[in-house]
Amino acid sequence: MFPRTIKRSGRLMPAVALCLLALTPKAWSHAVVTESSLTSHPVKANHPTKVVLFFNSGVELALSRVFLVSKGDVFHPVNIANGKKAGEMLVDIPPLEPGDYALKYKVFAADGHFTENVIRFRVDNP
Ligand SMILES: [Cu+2]
Repeated sequence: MFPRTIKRSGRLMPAVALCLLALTPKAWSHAVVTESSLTSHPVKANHPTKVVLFFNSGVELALSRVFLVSKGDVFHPVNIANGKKAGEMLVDIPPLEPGDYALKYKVFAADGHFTENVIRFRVDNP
């Protein structure tokens, strides 16, 4: 069973092996959000907010995009900037009405991999 699995995913193995090598301490790996300020500081209604996303690796801003997704799957590009430390990204959220939103990001990590994901959040009534 083991050799069969290896054979079937043969084309994927080099990429997987490279990524595993990249997971050694202090090495860059593809960027995953490990934490965000949305947990500790929810977005307040009708206030511009800087949300901080904490990635597990350095992120190349020029090749990364973040969109605010609002009701009806409408995508709004938002400004991003580097935070204080490597892997910290500041995201400018415009004043929002109460409701359900998401941040959709596609980021380019220092190891040359793109990662896409969605972080949902809620804006409550003030
Ligand atoms: Cu990677």
